[in-house]
Amino acid sequence: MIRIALQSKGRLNEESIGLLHEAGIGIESSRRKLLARSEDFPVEILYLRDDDIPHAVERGVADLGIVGLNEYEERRCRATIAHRLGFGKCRLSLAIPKGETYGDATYFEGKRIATSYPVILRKYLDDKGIRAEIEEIAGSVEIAPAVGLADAIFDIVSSGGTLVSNGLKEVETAMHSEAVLIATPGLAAEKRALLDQLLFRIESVERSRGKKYILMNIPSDRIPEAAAILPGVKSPTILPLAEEGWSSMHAVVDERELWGQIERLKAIGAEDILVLALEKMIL
Ligand code: PRT
Ligand code: ZN
Repeated sequence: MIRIALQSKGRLNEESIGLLHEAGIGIESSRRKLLARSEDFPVEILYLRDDDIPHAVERGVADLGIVGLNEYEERRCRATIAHRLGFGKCRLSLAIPKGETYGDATYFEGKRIATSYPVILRKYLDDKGIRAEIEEIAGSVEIAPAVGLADAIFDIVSSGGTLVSNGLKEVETAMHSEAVLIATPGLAAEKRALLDQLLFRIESVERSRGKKYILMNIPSDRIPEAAAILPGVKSPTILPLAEEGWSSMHAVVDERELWGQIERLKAIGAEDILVLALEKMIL
């Protein structure tokens, strides 16, 4: 049995549960419970606030956790990063009132900066040799300059809309963040094996993203040209059709290249082209 800490509500909750679901790990849906079980995999889900996940995993209260890299860094977490998950993407940036003239980061010398991420900000400023005052506040950081609490802010930015609507402009980015799967250091062998199984499933899910399965009928004498258009995972699969001189060809393709490839295949005589969703790619 392995225990995974997930955010109980908030931005990472749905995608964390969705990823486990795609990896074949369904979870009972009642969110009111602190602890939930899966029917399909020896896993227990512990729902926590994201702030508490790094320490819970570091101390082994949970064996694994899904949390933003920003929280992991801010808590100086000693759990290990097992995998970067690619969702919950955002950045931690410095922003100032939009009317201010900005040259470079020396602008912040002697300034007061409001943030909920004092550790990451302090490291950023120290690396640049800038002395500034850090005003730690728990929330609504973006209103700090307008109410005279600070000259600038250091906060999470995703679309940038929140900054704009508060009359601020982003001037420096200190780090890029995404959700990460973290693990207690030195997991016991049985738990390590379950983590490896989980990672294998997650990687299969990730590999199939943006991919489609395409099949078509093609005149057999055009197969070399068609194979050059559709390289496939190893090479395309070719099956003879009952009708003399025709074959069926199957391959996995990248969704972004799909339409261009279809046009080139039609130009060499491909017919009855089917494009199917691809669920998992196990290599
Ligand atoms: O209740 P709990 O403590 O668990 O949750 P929380 O409120 O502390 O965190 P939550 O759910 O807001 O965010 C969880 C994680 O999502 C963060 O730690 C980040 O890793 C990630 N993430 C991704 C974001 C954003 N994108 C994001 N845009 N976290 C916060 N925001 C905020 C941002 O600060 C801004 O105020 O959303 C607002 C809108 O952003 P714009 O730039 O799109 O306008
Ligand atoms: Zn939080």
